[in-house]
Amino acid sequence: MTILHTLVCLAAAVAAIPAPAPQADSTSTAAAAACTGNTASDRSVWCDYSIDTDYYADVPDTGVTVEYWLEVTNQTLAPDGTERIVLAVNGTVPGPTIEANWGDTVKIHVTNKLTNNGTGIHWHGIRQNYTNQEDGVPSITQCPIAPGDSYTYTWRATQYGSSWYHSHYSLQAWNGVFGPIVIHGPATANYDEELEPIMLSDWTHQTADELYSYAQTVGPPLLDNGLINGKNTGPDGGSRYEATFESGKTYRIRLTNTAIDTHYKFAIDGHSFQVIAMDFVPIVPYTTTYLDINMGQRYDIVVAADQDTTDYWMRAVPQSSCSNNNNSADIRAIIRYDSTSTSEPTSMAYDALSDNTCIDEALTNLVPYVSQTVVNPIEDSDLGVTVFFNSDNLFKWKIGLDSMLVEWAEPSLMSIAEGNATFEEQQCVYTLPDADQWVYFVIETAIPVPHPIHLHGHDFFILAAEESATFDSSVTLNLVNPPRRDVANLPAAGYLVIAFLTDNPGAWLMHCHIGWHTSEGLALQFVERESEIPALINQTTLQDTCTAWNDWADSVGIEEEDSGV
Ligand SMILES: *[C@@H]1O[C@H](CO)[C@@H](O)[C@H](O)[C@H]1NC(C)=O
Ligand SMILES: *[C@@H]1O[C@H](CO)[C@@H](O)[C@H](O)[C@H]1NC(C)=O
Ligand SMILES: *[C@@H]1O[C@H](CO)[C@@H](O)[C@H](O)[C@H]1NC(C)=O
Ligand SMILES: *[C@@H]1O[C@H](CO)[C@@H](O)[C@H](O)[C@H]1NC(C)=O
Ligand SMILES: *[C@@H]1O[C@H](CO)[C@@H](O)[C@H](O)[C@H]1NC(C)=O
Ligand SMILES: *[C@@H]1O[C@H](CO)[C@@H](O)[C@H](O)[C@H]1NC(C)=O
Ligand SMILES: *[C@@H]1O[C@H](CO)[C@@H](O)[C@H](O)[C@H]1NC(C)=O
Ligand SMILES: [Cu+2]
Repeated sequence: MTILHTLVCLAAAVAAIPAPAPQADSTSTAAAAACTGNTASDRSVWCDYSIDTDYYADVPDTGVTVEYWLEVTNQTLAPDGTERIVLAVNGTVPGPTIEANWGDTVKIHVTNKLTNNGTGIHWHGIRQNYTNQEDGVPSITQCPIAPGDSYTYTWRATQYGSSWYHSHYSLQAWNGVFGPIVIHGPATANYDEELEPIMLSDWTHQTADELYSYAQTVGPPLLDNGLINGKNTGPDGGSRYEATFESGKTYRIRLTNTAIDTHYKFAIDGHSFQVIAMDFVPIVPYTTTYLDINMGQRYDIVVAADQDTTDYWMRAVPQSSCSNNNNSADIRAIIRYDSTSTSEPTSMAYDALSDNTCIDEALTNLVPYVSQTVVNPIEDSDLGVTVFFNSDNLFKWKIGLDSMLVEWAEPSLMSIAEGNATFEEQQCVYTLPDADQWVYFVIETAIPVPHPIHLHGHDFFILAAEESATFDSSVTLNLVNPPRRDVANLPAAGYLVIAFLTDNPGAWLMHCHIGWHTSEGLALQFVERESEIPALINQTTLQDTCTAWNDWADSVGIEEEDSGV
């Protein structure tokens, strides 16, 4: 089905369903765009739909297309007080929020305003149901967007909740090319208002490109700082992000870990909160005082402003067993009950924030609200994760077949569209020819380094996970409503068993979300239902983007120095 056809179908369906108001020019994050019935006292309803709707099968036909224009830019900024070259979206870190309602079609025009890099924007966690070409991964779904060129991404918001977009070109995301995605929909707990999405980043005073040779030869570099919504203090000044609570109200906060190599524990001193969603999956709420958030993961929380009306630290604490930061104790923002206060908070951190463990939230707490069962899954390949030095003495990571090496100018979709795809081992292709089959993969590592594993195009179901353990046939697979999401931790020296349903034709990347590791090859691609893919591809777009890219790349003689994703 083509995109054009989808739009026509949506337009035809408008009359049947009460549509939320169009919000094409909206950049506000106020939760004003509610659907009929969705109020502070009942967030479970959403027009004719609700939190009970099985969103894998049923999505509102809003008939609305929200449209955004984004530019990838290059400028000098000082997010933590220290000036450096920053690559950004529309000049800010984070970039503008992409906001839509559940069921809307989202159309985003991206222009590459850089002079010396290609780009490609990935809409992290977005299902891309039958729209693999909109996934924004150079070497897999498109050629990079050349400097001066533009690319229009169109996809449908079949899920709702919180996420982010980021560049998938080289290490560009970690020079600042990212921003929030908010898809309004129902929720599993009530709240009065929501704050701006909170992006937890790590940060360096050199560019990620400058640090890459150290990462490849010595290992993960010491990072200088961290940012909360693009701000923090540092050796040269800077300022902190601040938000205000009104006493007695409840607030929804959308959290994303956008770091290159930092596992965070997050908390607001003195407060506890309910966790209501993981990635794009609403969960049965549970209460905690802090949470573990791994790179690429999102959590939605609801916090009650029920403490003494003073000032509190919001903290993101790097966990030293897998993260290395020179400002670990001071990655902080401020929550004030009185917006006119300028005092430094004197609140104390929860002790657990310095446990220094790199783990996921307890899987027993992560119970999807809409229950799904994995039926008769077939075991596919074992995916071993290892690291080695290549012939140039550079670190390379691999998962399964090989350390990934794919070419910007030869995206998988190009050879698949031409109908004669033969893949090299280094493209790390796992084919999944059968439709609507549950498959599972055992991801294992003997190395005591945890990895946040991210899959494109699907939520995966976590059938088992264990630190410092070897998978064998005695391990019980949890098939009945296991946690499902798009990023999960492969525990140190342990295993992670994931399943998904082959219901989405395309070439889907699966990779570690530690930026260095992605660049060092810890990635593979699932080519799912290959025979159905050519009919879904717009070859004109594919070719035009590649022609512009090849012209530019040839003219400047650019070299690919990493995995290509
Ligand atoms: C995904 O796309 C397929 C093919 O167009 C369609 O049959 C299915 O209903 C879609 N699923 C969702 C959740 O929109
Ligand atoms: C991004 O910047 C461009 C160019 O200034 C502008 O046209 C566009 O509206 C901006 N997008 C957003 C979402 O602010
Ligand atoms: C950004 O600008 C700086 C300074 O002009 C330049 O050296 C660098 O190559 C530019 N980066 C990109 C990606 O365009
Ligand atoms: C991107 O631009 C930066 C300069 O901003 C440069 O260091 C880097 O090599 C470029 N990378 C690629 C892959 O084009
Ligand atoms: C760590 O931060 C301190 C304080 O800003 C600074 O003096 C020191 O040089 C930094 N260390 C490294 C290795 O960057
Ligand atoms: C596929 O075949 C076409 C036509 O023969 C050829 O131009 C193209 O290079 C081939 N592509 C691949 C990936 O082999
Ligand atoms: C393919 O995309 C181009 C824009 O790049 C558009 O003009 C054209 O209509 C699309 N073709 C089809 C068949 O959808
Ligand atoms: Cu990794």
